[in-house]
Amino acid sequence: MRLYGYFRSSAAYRVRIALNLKGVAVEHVPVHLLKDGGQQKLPTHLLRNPQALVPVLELDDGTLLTQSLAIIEYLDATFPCPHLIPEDPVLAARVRAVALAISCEIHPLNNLRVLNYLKGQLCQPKEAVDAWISHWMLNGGLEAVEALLPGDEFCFGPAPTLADCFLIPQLFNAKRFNVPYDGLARIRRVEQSCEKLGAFVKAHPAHQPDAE
Ligand SMILES: N[C@@H](CCC(=O)N[C@@H](CS)C(=O)NCC(=O)O)C(=O)O
Repeated sequence: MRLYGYFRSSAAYRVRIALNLKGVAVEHVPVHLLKDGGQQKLPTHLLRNPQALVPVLELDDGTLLTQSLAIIEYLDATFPCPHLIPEDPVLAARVRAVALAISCEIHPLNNLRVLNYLKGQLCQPKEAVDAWISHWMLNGGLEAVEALLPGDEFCFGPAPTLADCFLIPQLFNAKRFNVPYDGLARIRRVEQSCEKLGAFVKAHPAHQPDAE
């Protein structure tokens, strides 16, 4: 399998964590989001993903999967050990709710193309863009995620789930944009637990072959 991604892409980072937790090796193919006007917009990549986004997982038979949540659901069904989505339906719904809170409500508002539109077409100054990022990431985002967590070692229980695969990359984004989340004690505890696991360390943007 091949994973088309970018070292700093938090959506690709989610998939890397899931692959590492499951011990599944893939070929990593970088798609540089800034070079050549954004390689995600080149015709070769649009054939992989008409949304002009990474990640894309290419299966060995050439099948292309997009959307990190759908990709990780596929991986969980195909490589079930360890399960990232609990079998209990209520717990599974809670785990998915955290993943969706991050992927649907928080991350899209700090994505590259949205920030570029604010700066470019809408002519917003840096201070306004920074205020936008901080508001949607923290007050409109991570604070609510904190309230959704029960206060366990990982997001839900003693082992990582899909929710941890989504939370840790979003915290990487928070740090990148200087959004302070030190006051969110449950999130900090989960972060500290994940930092101790090789699967998370290996997936970090700084440890990718295309890291700059
Ligand atoms: N919901 C998508 C989001 C994918 C996404 O937004 N990827 C970003 C990188 S984290 C991207 O490719 N951005 C390119 C751009 O904004 O032009 C997923 O979970 O896969």
